[in-house]
Amino acid sequence: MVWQHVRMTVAPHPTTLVTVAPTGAETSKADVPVLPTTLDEIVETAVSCQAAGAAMVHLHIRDSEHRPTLDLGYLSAAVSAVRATTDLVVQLSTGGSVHDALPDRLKVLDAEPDSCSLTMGTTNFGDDVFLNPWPFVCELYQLSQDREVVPEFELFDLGHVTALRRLLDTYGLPFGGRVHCDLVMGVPGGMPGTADALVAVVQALPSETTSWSATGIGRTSLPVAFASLAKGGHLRVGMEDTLMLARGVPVTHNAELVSRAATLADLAQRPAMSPAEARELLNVKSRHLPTDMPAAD
Ligand code: KMH
Ligand code: ZN
Repeated sequence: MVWQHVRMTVAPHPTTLVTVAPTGAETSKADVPVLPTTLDEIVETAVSCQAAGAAMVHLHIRDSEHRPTLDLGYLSAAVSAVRATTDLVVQLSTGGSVHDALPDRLKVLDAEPDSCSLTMGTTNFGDDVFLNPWPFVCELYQLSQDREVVPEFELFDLGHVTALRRLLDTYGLPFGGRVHCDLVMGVPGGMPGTADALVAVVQALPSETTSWSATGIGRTSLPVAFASLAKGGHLRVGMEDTLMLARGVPVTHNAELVSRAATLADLAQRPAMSPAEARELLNVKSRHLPTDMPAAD
C-alpha cells in the first residue's frame, strides 16, 4: 500500500470554525478583572476576536454588577451591539450559570440570537450541578425549531451523544438542517479532556452530524485543540473555559486564545474560516446586518 493512497473516510472541512466563548458565567470579575463583562468590553472583545480569526461568539451576559444575568434587556442589547459591530455568528448561552432557573433559560431565545447552546444532559459541574433534565432539553429544542435558531449541541459526556440520538429521532433535524455539536471536555464531573475521550465521542456522533467543535477546560485546552484538529473538528476557545495561556501566564485578552487557535488551524492547513463561511456551515437564518450596511431608520 502506497501511503499517498490512504484516504480518510470523511474529508475534514477545509477551514476551521473558531468560536470564542469570552466570558462564561462562573468566573467573577473580582477574581479576573480582565474578563469582559460590560457591554463595551463584550463589543471590543468581539471586534478583536473577529480580527484574530473567530467566526462565532458564544455569549453569557453580565448585569451592571458583573453578575450573570438572563434578563432580556441585557441579552438583546448585547446581541444588537455585536451584530452592529461585527459579522460574527451570535450564539447565546442557554446554559446560563449553574444557579439559573430552567424557565429563565428558555426565555433566552426571546433575544433572537443566530444560534443557541443546548446541553444534552445534566452534569456534575465541580461542586455544583448543571441541570438539564430530558423534558427541558426537549422543550428548548422544540423552541429553537419554532424560533428558527440553530442549536449547538453541547456534549459534556459520552452519554450526551445517546441523548442527542434520542432527540433527533423524536423531534427531527434542527432549524436549518445542520447538526453542529460542541464537545466540552475537562469539566470536573464530565468527560476528561483527552484525545481518547474525544475520539470515543466523535465515533459515536449521530450520522446526521454535519460539524463539531471541541473545547478543553483549563489545562486541557491545548490537548483538546490538537486532538480536535487531528480528527477533523473545529475549535472553541475563550476565557469561559481557560484563564491561563501556560503555567504562570494568565490570559489578558480573549484575542490571545483566538489568535493561538488560528495559528493551530493554520498549522493544520485548515485556516480559520470567515463569519460568512460559518453562516453557511451552520445555515443560520439571515438576521445579521453586514457591518458595511447602514441600518434603516
Ligand atoms: N455555565 C455552565 C453551567 C452553556 O453555555 O450552554 C453552562 C454553560 C453551558 O456554560
Ligand atoms: Zn457557556
